[in-house]
Amino acid sequence: MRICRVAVNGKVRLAVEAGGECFWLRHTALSTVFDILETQPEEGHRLLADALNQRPFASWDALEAGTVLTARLAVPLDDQEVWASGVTYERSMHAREDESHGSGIYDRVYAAPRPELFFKAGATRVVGPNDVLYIRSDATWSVPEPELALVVGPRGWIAGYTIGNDISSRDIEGENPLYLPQAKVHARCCGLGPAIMLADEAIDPRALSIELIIHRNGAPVFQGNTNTSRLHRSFEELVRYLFRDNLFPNGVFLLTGTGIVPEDSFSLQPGDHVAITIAGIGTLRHRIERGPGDHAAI
Ligand code: DO4
Ligand code: MG
Repeated sequence: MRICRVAVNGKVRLAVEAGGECFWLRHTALSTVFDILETQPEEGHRLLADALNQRPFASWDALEAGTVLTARLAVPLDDQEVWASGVTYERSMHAREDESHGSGIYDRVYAAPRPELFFKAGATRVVGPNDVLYIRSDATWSVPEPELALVVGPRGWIAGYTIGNDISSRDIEGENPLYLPQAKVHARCCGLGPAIMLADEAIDPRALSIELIIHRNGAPVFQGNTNTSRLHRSFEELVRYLFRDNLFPNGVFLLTGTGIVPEDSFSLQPGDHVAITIAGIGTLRHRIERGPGDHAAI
């Protein structure tokens, strides 16, 4: 069962997917996935069960592909922050060591007890399925980072899983690690969705295949895959560090790092189509455009 947020005529409602069909959740005071699963789980589960007794409003495949005329998938977060983990896969550690000309900092963080965690985006920079993500206008080497995202409740409990795209500028990050926030955080820098797979599903989140396909002018230009079994840290340790001296009263989304890095000659270009598939969760699709550049009126 997957929970998603769906926009109809500019209004966003919660819906649930089961057996390939999508059902509306009744209007109630429970408005987030955390309300349903954590704050009031009994009422939440009743709501989910009720929804499945109604008529479906769309098939999941059509909604996910963005071909339902009257309804489209929205970002699965409300006002939660998105944080991200770094260098959690060996592939990411090697790629970063190369781009930073053997700085040694990525080797060290990979092996250190404390993980790399960074703030990625607030809700205004996060983009839902079938929408546009930006690469920076002042970057020359940009990549998507396909990542499993943990949906973490206010008390640190993992409520579910979704897909994140941690768009990154490798030239800016590689020039100086202190530029990391600029390499990572800008308008439309983070994709999230298409739905939240509930954590109580009979799927092992440490054995999920992740696939990235990038199309340019209708033809694939990159294809890669990995598996969450290659993650070098446990979800619990990532969440424990994130919640140390930190409060998330409305919950938080935590990206778990990338294990797929295209070869060094590859950079995203405007017009590219990026699709990330994680088994059991779905496919998150975006079109890439270049950011509009300077917004400052000075
Ligand atoms: O250290 C830089 C960022 C790493 C990252 O985003 C990742 O490994 O996914
Ligand atoms: Mg990343």
